[in-house]
Order: sequence, then C-alpha cells, then structure tokens
Amino acid sequence: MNRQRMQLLFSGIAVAAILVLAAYSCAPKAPSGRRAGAAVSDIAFAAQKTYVAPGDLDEYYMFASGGHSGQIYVYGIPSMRHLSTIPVYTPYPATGYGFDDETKAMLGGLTWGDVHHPSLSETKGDYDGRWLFVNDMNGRIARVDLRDFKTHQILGPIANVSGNHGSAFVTPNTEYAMMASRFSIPLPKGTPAPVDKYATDYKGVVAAIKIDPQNGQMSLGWEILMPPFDYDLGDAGKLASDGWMFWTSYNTERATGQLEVTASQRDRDYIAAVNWREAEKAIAAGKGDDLGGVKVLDPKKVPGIVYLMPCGKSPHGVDVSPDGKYIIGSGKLQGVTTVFNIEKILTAIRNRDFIGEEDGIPVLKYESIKDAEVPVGLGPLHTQFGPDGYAYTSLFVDSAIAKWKLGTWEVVDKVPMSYSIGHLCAAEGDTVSPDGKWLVGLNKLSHGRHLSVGPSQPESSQLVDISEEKMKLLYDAFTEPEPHYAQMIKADKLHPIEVYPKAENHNPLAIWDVKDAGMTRQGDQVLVKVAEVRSTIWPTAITVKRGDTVKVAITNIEQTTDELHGFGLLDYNINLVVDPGETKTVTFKADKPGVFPYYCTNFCSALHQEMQGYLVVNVQ
Ligand code: RUQ
Ligand code: CUA
Repeated sequence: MNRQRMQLLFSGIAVAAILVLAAYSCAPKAPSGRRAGAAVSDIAFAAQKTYVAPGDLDEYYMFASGGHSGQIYVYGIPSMRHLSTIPVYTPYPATGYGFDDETKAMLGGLTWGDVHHPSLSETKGDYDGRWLFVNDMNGRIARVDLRDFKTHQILGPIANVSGNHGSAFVTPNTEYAMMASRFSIPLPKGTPAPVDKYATDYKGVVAAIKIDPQNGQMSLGWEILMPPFDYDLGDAGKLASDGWMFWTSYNTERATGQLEVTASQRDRDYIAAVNWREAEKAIAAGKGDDLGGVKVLDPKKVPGIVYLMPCGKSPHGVDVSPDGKYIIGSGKLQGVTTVFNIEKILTAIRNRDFIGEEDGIPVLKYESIKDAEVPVGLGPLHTQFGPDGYAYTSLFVDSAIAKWKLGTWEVVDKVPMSYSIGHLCAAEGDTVSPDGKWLVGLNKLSHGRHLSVGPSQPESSQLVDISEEKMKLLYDAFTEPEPHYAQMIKADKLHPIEVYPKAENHNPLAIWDVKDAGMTRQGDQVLVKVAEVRSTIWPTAITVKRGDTVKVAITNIEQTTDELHGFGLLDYNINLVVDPGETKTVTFKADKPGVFPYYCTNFCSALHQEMQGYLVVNVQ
C-alpha cells in the first residue's frame, strides 16, 4: 500500500471511530435509566431469551481469561451469571489459593500472570471437557482440571519463550498445547545484546508443550527458532489442515523503538505455518540443537517445517474454519480479513512457489495461497464460526461484529458492540462442530453502560443471539479486568465432582478421625495434624516454641457437598480453605511470640463462629 492510501485508511479509521463515539455519547437515557430507542418488544424478547429461572441451569459454561488478574472467570450462558473464579497465576484468598504449601510451590514466587487464551482440551477437534489450558505472558502454561475446576499444574517459565502471547492453543487431539514468543530476545535467555542488534541477534521461538493423554500432565516437547518478529495469535489446523499450526506475526520489519510507526512500514506481515508433525519427526531423528537446555529446530538446517504466508499488515487473529480448509488472518489495520486455502498452501509448497525467504524460511506467494479478501469492516481482530458455514469477525475500529459466509465471502449482517470489541466467543465456535446459538463479544471498554464505579471501570461483555439470520444483541454483562479470549462449552460435557472422595485422598498427612488430631515434635520441627468438621477445628489449641518450624496439615473430613472449612491464622498471614475430603498443608516459622487465634473462614453451620482455636507461641 502506498503512503497516500495508508493515510486515507488511517483517516478513514479515525473518522469511523469519531462517528461511533459521537453516536454513543448522544444516546439519550430514558428516565428509568433504560436507554431510549429500544422497543418494548425487543426488550421482552431479549429478557425471555436470557432469563434462566430460579433453580434452572444455564446451557453453556464460558471460561473467560482474566488477563493480568491471572485468573479464569466462569460464566453461565445465556444468563451471563458469574459462577466462579479459578485462580491460576495469582493468589486468591477466597479459595486459599497461593497460601498453602502446594499452590505456593506451583506459583514459584511469582504473584501475577497475564492470562490471554484459555484452550479446552479436544478429542477429534471437539471439546472433550477434560482440561483447560491457559497461557501466561511470563512464559508459562497452566492446566485446570475440569473435574474440580482447579489449577493442577503450572509449567514454566519455558526456556527461550519471551512474552508468551501466542498460546495456549491445543491441537485437535490435545497432542500439544502451543506457545510462541511475542517479544524476541537474544537466546539463550540471559545473553545480553544491544537493542540495535535486534534484527540479527534477537530471536523468537515457537514451542510445543507435550500433553500426556492420560492425565493431562504437561512437559516441554520441542521448539523452533524463528526470525525476530512478534508472534501474536495462533490456531491449530484441523481436518483438512490437521498437523499444521498457524501463528500471526507483526514487526516483520525487525524494527525497534516506536513500533506503532516503525513496525507498520511494510504492506504485509506474515502468518507462520508450522508443520508440527514434521517437526516432531525431525526431533525424533535428532535434528534439534541444544539451546538453553531445550531441543530447538533451526529451519535453516531443517527445511520443510515452517513456511511464511504474507498477510495484510500487522495481522492479529488467525482462525481455522471448522472443516480446516480456510485459514483466516485478520489485518488489524485493514478493512478486510484474508482467507487462505490449505489446498492452495500445500500446492504452493509442493511447487516451491516462493517469493523469497526470511532466515532460511521460505515465503509463499500471496496470490497463490489466498482465496479471498473479505470486506468485513475496519480493524478485524478475531473470527469464530457457526454450524452453517457462517463466520463472525470482531471489528475493533468499527466496534461491531460482522457475519459473513465462508465460500461466497458475502458479508450478510453487522451488529454494533459497546464498546470496542476484542475477542469474541461463540458456542463451541472454534471446534470442528460449532453450535451457533450464542456469541459473546468481549469488549475492551464499557464507557458508562453501568452504574458508575469510579475511574477503574469494568469491561463489558455482550451476549448476541446468532440463532437466526439477523444477529440480535441481548444482554450486557460487566467483567473484571480483563477479558481476552473465552471458550464456551456445552454444560452437559462437564461432570464436576462436589467432594473429594475419601478413598482418593492419598496424602500421608490426612487424618479422618478427630482422635488422630494433634501435634508431634522432632527437635524444632513441629507437625500438627488438624481435622476440620462442623463445627470444630481439632485440636482446639496448638502450643509451640518461638523459632519452631510448624507444619500444619488440615483435612476436611466432611463428605458433604458445599461443606468447605477454612483456616485463617491471624498475624501470620495464613489463609487456607479446605474442600470436603481434601488435605492441605502450610509450613511457617513461629517467629512471633504470643497467642494467635485461628478460625474457620467459610460459613459452614449455625455454629460456624464457634469454629475457632488458639496458637500459643511461647518465648521458650
Ligand atoms: S489478543 S491483547 Cu488474544 Cu486479541 Cu491478547
Ligand atoms: Cu467451618 Cu465455618
């Protein structure tokens, strides 16, 4: 694109943004607080569609990333009710996460993480309801078990991955969860190099995290060395494109400094197409080099594992259609989204239809692999799918969702979002068999569509009915900062437990009879086995000496749904919550003498307030 056209596009974007803002700020409010203009029949329709009567259940779970809150939020759809918060990378006092020895070790000293893309485990390209993987910008990936909705593993920070934004995307049979560097750095990590050597001495990687199909356990598989671009979003190929993984990249200019200018020079950046099955074979054949303790493939030495597909300037989302045939790359500075065809890509690779290379990686010819440029609207970011060949693309600059048809490339409908949509999430909308029905716009701002809560405003999520030809906005909900991606799974695919069966508790410190509660000492090491059951914490007093190392192992011996007990120890910053049938431990140094009450934090019975005791720390 030449400079003039660029300027035109940018001023077009600016005008569109101003128009949207103006339209918004002029919207009058009816005296009731309801926005004027909506007909009563529309409101009644929306209310009926989203109303979940007392005692009734939602049809879907939606797992939304909590951004730099480090958490996952669980919503019921269509009610949009917030059902639960799953702490992943951040301590969460409400569930005692990050306070007991086990979760503290899992967090590894970091107390925050930036969660972007939840990824439900899949079997044959469909959500199977077993696990939820989620990335953290700090080079980590976590697994939540959907049996108990808890984080069971955090892997990383993974060597060489810097700024893990392009993650955690699973392959169709959850062979791998993928990662990619957003910020290229000199490798291995810990090697300094001046920023002006960026273009030559800095590198990105993509990494494949191996998943154990039995228990979901993650381990580092392999990595591929990539040119110093910023790898942004990814999606795994499926069916027609099974075995491939796609990542968008920006800053293919290899620029530094003010990237909004320096990294927007070229008309096209790339989508990296990685043949992960070939990469797997190359690793098995010993073709990986050791870099920072990891086996890394260098595409210069191992051809055939990575290709670059030119895509509209600074692409953001890349999304693979349900049949795997189309790879959709959204150029966030454009008015179109580009559709690539996997057959054309494979043919171009076979015919060596290349226009050049980047660090030994062949660049495919745009015209040979593209099927269409769909004029969806300004600032396309992400695409989700319906069951009937429709695609739904979020438009950040237009602040809208466009509905368009795969194959005919016709844009058939648009619905405005309030305000400025980022990701969007359709019911099972990135699987091989999307459900349609519901679509949630995950908006970046809420701009006063709620009672004012001061400068730190919530984000907004909006529910859209996509069951009919025309999309209908049904409902606004407000979310904690900051929703990025979300996934929506049919509720009947999950079968969460409500108590941990006693028979499954293999913790050697667990006790099941209040008679076994008490303290043992070895030198200055004190072990206290605690049993919690309505409405006593056994033992009711613990006496230690200043300087003792005290390990408290608490078992909630209940086997009754919803009977959680807590253990809050004042002045020692200890806060555990123990679910029915669970055992948790906490270890601390009794360095403050005095008498410190401990009590149950979770309201558990009429005599919950009586559930308390004393820690006595004697001076000698
Ligand atoms: S992206 S800013 Cu998922 Cu659109 Cu992170
Ligand atoms: Cu146990 Cu309150």
